[in-house]
Amino acid sequence: MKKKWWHDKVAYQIYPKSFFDTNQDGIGDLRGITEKLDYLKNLGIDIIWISPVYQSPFVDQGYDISDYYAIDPAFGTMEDMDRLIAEAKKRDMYIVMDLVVNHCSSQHEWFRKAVEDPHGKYGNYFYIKEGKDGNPPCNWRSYFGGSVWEKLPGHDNLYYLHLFAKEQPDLNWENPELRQEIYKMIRWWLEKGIAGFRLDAIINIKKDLRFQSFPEDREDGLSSFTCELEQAEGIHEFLQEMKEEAFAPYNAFTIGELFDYRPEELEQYIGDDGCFESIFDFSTHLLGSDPRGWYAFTPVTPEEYKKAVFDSKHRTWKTGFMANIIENHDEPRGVSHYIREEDLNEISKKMLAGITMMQYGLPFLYQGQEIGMSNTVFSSIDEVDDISTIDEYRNAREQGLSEAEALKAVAGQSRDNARTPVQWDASENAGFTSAVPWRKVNPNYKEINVAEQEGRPGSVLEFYKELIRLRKNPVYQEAVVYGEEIPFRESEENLMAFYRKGREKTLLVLANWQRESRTVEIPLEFDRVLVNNTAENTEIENGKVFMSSYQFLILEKE
Ligand code: TEU
Ligand code: CA
Repeated sequence: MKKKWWHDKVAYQIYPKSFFDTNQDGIGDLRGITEKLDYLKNLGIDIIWISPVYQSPFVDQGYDISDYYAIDPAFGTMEDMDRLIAEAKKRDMYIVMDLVVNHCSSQHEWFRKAVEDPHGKYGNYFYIKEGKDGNPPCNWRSYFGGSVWEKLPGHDNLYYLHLFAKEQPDLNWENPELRQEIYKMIRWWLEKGIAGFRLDAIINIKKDLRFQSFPEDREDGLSSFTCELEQAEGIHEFLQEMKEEAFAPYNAFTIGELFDYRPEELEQYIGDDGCFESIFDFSTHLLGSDPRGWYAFTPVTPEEYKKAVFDSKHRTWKTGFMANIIENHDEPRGVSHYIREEDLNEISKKMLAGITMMQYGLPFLYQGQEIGMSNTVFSSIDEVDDISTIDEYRNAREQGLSEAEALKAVAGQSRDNARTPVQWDASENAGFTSAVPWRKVNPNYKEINVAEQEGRPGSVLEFYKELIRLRKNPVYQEAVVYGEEIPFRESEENLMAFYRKGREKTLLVLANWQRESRTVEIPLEFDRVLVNNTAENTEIENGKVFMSSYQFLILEKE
């Protein structure tokens, strides 16, 4: 495996609407990001991925783009963007933009022209098909519910494809002209000096053009199109072409968002000649999900988590670096998702921090994770903005759940948990804005906020800093970045432990993922505590270490 400049770095995702508001309109903005660059630098962040800031009607919060060359006024101006890029450069930080090219917005000029003239040039930028006997071309269900086909306005028997919302028409990647438009846009942004892109829903760009129906799998008479994803062949031709024409000339950093990749194709994605630099590791995010919908989710156990991580690291070892996350803007807060509510405190949050930061791969934090932000509370479905949660709520109601049951069932999965404003301090609206914030602040902001944690020994924030410093410390770096991840006492329940075996140093990482304390037997030579998430003075005697509730330790040889 070739070494890359970004392997020893730490990355951070910003969801700009909820990050920091500087003009007091209740919406986070680009200037807000620039103002907080020093905060991020001080935390130890090198690479910043910003969720979409392009012009958008915000049906799916910016993942529906109506102009790829414009900044939405809600976030500021192109000058603000240029300034952010320049200020980041000054601090040796890298800006990564979101590339949303599986679909655009139905307000995009291309789509408007396609509606006007479906048989003309722009009609071929989308998938426009004739219906069958008054029905859509096939029975696939969109990610956000309902058919993937919508009638093309003003045309009786013509439908267009949208795998996500109907306001997000899919772009026809089979059309070379469309592909060239996209590459041109990518080069335009790279020319501005950004470091690269995170590629949204990229697995979806290749379709099985037969558009076959599958057996229905829910009462809506539709079928999940995951079967289609399994059948679609030839994505790598598109991705390699995009790499050659757009990314490679700029040596761009690229990170793919793909859930359904085939393990045997890993090399083609992130190997030395792969089409991307990295992809996100979603192995633990897929746990507990149920084809019936969010309401049927089962909580993830430490044993499942451990197995998923070890399998994934074993699979990727020597091929490439995946990006390790516990949460993002599409997921609930990691601490709420992976730790039982009654056990949630600073110690257990720091344990999860330790586990994720010590994994083989690129650590990728999501805004607010560094202070242990947790899921919010919804008193009714009317408080929910996220299109996906609203659809899952409807699905749960259709399955017979009461309003209260349905809300409870989907609240824990809701994408809005991650989209509440960042909690900067204990002042009104958590210091995010002095106006009415576009999303309600999590009511726990008075206890959980940056100002309270900054400089306080034992805080979640200071623990993240400590772990990041360890990754950057020349003495430990090789082991933390490139050391092989070898499971330790894997069969011991609720113990997540592994070595990071570097060329010279080997570290032993231990996490007691349970409320009960325990004694762990360890090899005699690991007798020095390097990192400890508690204030306890942990002693190691005769190859035995006593671990308290949710304790996390990194040990080394004296
Ligand atoms: O997500 C892609 C994706 O697969 C999601 O549908 C995910 O399964 C879903 O969010 C779970 O509720 C990307 C973006 O990250 C997401 O925010 C967008 O909504 C989506 O693409 C469409 O652009
Ligand atoms: Ca603003």
